[in-house]
Amino acid sequence: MPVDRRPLSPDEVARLVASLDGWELDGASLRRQLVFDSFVQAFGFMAQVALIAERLDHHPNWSNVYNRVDIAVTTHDAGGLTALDFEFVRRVDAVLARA
Ligand code: H2B
Repeated sequence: MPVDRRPLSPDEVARLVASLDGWELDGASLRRQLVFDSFVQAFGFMAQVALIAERLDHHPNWSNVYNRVDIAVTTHDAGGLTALDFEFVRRVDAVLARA
């Protein structure tokens, strides 16, 4: 089922962000900074998220330094946060819950 790419209102964003754990609102992005035990674990996480990104056709802005991954997501096409960003975050959190 395609996820909605319409921009959410500030109220909707605030309500949805409040329901998340570990993610912060950074301008028009949802952002999370992660520290893993090793580079291999960080890269394994990124490999799993890459598959999610391809499946959703929704791609993070991210960086990796050794065991750290800084991940942010926004809907470039909509110029802000959409339901798709929150679906992406939900799936990333599911990867972390399995780790
Ligand atoms: N990823 C993100 N984060 N935002 C987008 O607006 C976006 C994307 N658009 N991945 C997609 C690709 C779009 O450019 C393609 C053509 O579907």
